[in-house]
Amino acid sequence: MSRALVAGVFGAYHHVLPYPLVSRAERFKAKARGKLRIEYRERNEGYKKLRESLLAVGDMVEISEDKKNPDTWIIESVEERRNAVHRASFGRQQCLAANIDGVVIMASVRSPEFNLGFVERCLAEVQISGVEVLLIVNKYDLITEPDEETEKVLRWYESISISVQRETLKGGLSPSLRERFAAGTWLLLGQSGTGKSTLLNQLFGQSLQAVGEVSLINKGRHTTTNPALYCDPGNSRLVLIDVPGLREFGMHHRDAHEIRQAYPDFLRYQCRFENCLHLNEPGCAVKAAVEQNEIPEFRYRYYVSMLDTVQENFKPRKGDYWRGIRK
Ligand SMILES: Nc1nc2c(ncn2[C@@H]2O[C@H](COP(=O)(O)OP(=O)(O)O)[C@@H](O)[C@H]2O)c(=O)[nH]1
Ligand SMILES: [Mg+2]
Ligand SMILES: [Zn+2]
Repeated sequence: MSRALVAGVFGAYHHVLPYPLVSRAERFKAKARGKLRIEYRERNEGYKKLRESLLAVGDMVEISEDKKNPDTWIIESVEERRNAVHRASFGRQQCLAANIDGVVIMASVRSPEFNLGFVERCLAEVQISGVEVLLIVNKYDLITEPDEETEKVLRWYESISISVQRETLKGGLSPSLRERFAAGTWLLLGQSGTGKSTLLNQLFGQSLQAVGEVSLINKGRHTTTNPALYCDPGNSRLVLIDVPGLREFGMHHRDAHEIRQAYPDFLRYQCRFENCLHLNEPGCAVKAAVEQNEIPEFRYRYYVSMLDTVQENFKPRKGDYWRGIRK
């Protein structure tokens, strides 16, 4: 039996890497033992939240060889997760990565335009998971003048201690970013075309992955997004997890109380009720702060729209019911 790191999840099959990582680590195909799958199903019986798959990229597992089937290893057990980042999509909750040291949210000022809703939802999820976050805003070469709306947002984030890095990744990696990514396991979140693959290639100094134009293939169709793990052949201390084709970042796997905790700028205010959701409660200090422009309106707007989608209020679309039940 040996320890391994889950590097890819493809339905019932997984890619695992022997752990500790060695340079040019070989990937093995592995499948969870039936017993593990049954235990998991029993644990999830009557589970209040949306279901998720048994294993995620970043999980640490014990694997053993299958004498009858030498191509496929067997996953015997899964270690408890130190942390995990999830998203909801089509009535399911998907664990994008487990056991990470930080999250990079990649956005761009142009092509694609800065998508505030996407960034807000990612930030909320990362805040709930308690992981360090770095927001990279890329493609500053495409604008002559910074957009005042976007800059206002970024300055607010900086004022509440969210690290923001304005970049032109195409022009090379800044020394501060290179230093930041010297080691650790990082999850890359961001819409297609923002520059995630560009960052990956620059950090690993070789074309590990094709850097493509914004993909038009399968546009408008739901395709499963499979997070994939990359490690540097020359530096096993750095691991990056990319989620290609991430279009939606739903938050309906979270409950209202979790969303409330995701806004550190709101938590500084003392409302009359300790568990105030800042909606229609009397004596709400957060709403007063929004009215006084102490909290920018956009923060409150996205907070309320997120509360509208949380699990208590989540209404699956036609067909989503089945997605939640299967497996
Ligand atoms: N103008 C400009 N284009 C960039 C920059 N960084 C990446 N790109 C381009 O944007 C496109 C999408 O980048 P990619 O890294 O594939 O994005 P991903 O979908 O997030 O992985 C590619 O054509 C890149 O060359 C940048 O700083 N400026
Ligand atoms: Mg990419
Ligand atoms: Zn309140």
